[in-house]
Amino acid sequence: MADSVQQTACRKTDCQVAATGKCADGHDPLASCPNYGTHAVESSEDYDGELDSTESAAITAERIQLPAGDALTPDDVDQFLRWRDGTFVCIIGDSHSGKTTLISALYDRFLRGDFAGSGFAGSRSLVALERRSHHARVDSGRLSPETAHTSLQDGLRYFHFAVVASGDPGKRTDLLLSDRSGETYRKARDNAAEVKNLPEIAQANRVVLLLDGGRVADPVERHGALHSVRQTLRVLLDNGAIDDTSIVQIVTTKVDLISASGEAQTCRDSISAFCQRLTADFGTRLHSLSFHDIAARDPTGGLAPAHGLEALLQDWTTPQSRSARYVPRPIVLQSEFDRLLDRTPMELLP
Ligand SMILES: Nc1nc2c(ncn2[C@@H]2O[C@H](COP(=O)(O)OP(=O)(O)O)[C@@H](O)[C@H]2O)c(=O)[nH]1
Ligand SMILES: [Mg+2]
Repeated sequence: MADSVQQTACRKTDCQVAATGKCADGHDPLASCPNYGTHAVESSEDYDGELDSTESAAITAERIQLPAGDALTPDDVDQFLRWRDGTFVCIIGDSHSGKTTLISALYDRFLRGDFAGSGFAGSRSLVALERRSHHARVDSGRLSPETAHTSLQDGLRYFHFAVVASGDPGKRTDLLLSDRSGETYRKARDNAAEVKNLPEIAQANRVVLLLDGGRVADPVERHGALHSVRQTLRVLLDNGAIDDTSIVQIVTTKVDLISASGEAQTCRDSISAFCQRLTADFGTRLHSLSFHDIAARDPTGGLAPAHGLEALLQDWTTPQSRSARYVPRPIVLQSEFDRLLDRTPMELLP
């Protein structure tokens, strides 16, 4: 893989990886090093999320504006959609329910190789994914993995994963996973008027509602955790954010904490009864309602990283007959020349 070594670099000036192919900190594979290859060089012409080994060598810093690789804003997403279609997964949950960890665990898992029949083909938000995941890595120097907090000020952000079917690089899915603070979703649950300020829900191809397994494992918190999911589903339905075309997935997170609690069976029975009631009360008002268990990051290592995410990823990368829901906002025409082009039939353009 001498080619890719020459095309990528390490942020640490004392690392000789470009010449030796060996990470100074001993990371293997190299992609698992947070300092290596994260400042991806991209061709500005085709707006692609991946390194192109022949082109990137020829491109100089003076000639192109490098994308920052930050999480995508809604404007970035509109721009992205002019280039190619995306599958939108809206991840909703209270603060600390595990939204950001789910996204960063998926990224970490892809760095170790193909997953759920898909391989990682790049990301428009690579630096943001690296930043989130870095906190959870052993080399962040913490005693146990931790996920950086998503604050209210971060607003709505999307993480992009381009994935291709293993063995068939032509079968590509561009996943756009939305992330925003749990506080915003809590406010919408308590004040239905806020739901209209959450456009990512109506636009999503999959709506993922997180049930915090850590709270279910705690007898004092259990009822509140279950109630919060039920109430969120009700408010979203009653206010038109989801309807009988919506695919909703209720995902119980941190199931390692349920297994480790003294009341694992009681917790599972409560969740099972809860799911049955949700199906009875809301199932017919939705296109589908399904239930899943994950432990995105079990700090004890008892469950493998990204436990349970395989089935979800398989579903997200399976094309649905339903057409795309996300409608990009119209381009603002700035000049008379833009307007002229807009009036000109496509076949007359050179
Ligand atoms: N035990 C355990 N803890 C987890 C798991 N997933 C997330 N956490 C922890 O739960 C806390 C909140 O996670 P975070 O992703 O920041 O939640 P968010 O506020 O919904 O984005 C963090 O301390 C995570 O380390 C898991 O699968 N198992
Ligand atoms: Mg978060």
